[in-house]
Amino acid sequence: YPTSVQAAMSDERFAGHEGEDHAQEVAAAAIISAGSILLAQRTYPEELAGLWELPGGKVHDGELPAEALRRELEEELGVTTAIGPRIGVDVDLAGAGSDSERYVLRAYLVQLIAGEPQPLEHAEIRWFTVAELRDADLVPNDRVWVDDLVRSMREH
Ligand code: DCP
Repeated sequence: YPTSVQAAMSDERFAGHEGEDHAQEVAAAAIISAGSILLAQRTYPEELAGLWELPGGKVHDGELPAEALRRELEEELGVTTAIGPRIGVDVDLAGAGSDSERYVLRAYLVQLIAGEPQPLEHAEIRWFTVAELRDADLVPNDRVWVDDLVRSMREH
């Protein structure tokens, strides 16, 4: 590398710059039971209102993704869950925050442990069969996971 680039690369403001070398995670839950998946209908922002998503939310500083997802599912659905393995690809979220932070969206297979899911923060929640999932008005980011979700739904 030219000297000017080496200087920039060794500069801690460069190496440690928030958003340059790591992304904040948004964790989403694939809750699958008896061949169906539980989706939640968003109420905000305007461009996503009315669309269906895998419920979840931002991982806060100092939280592990699984802890954050358990917290979000308790807040949003009123249920106790066990977070399982990842499913599907990482999705880059462009401008999910008001800041310049980068966000990456990841899905996890999740089991319900206790409680009956309720739409505490969504317009509605509903179980979708494979055919219904393929037809659903999903938020754009979640559409990339459909084939992986269907494969998993057929195994459950
Ligand atoms: N998102 C998505 N698909 C999901 C879940 C989330 O595309 N299955 C996107 C929507 C938002 C971002 O991720 O752009 C953050 O999601 P939420 O707004 O649901 O997360 P929080 O509730 O944690 O954030 P806030 O409290 O800031 O609204």
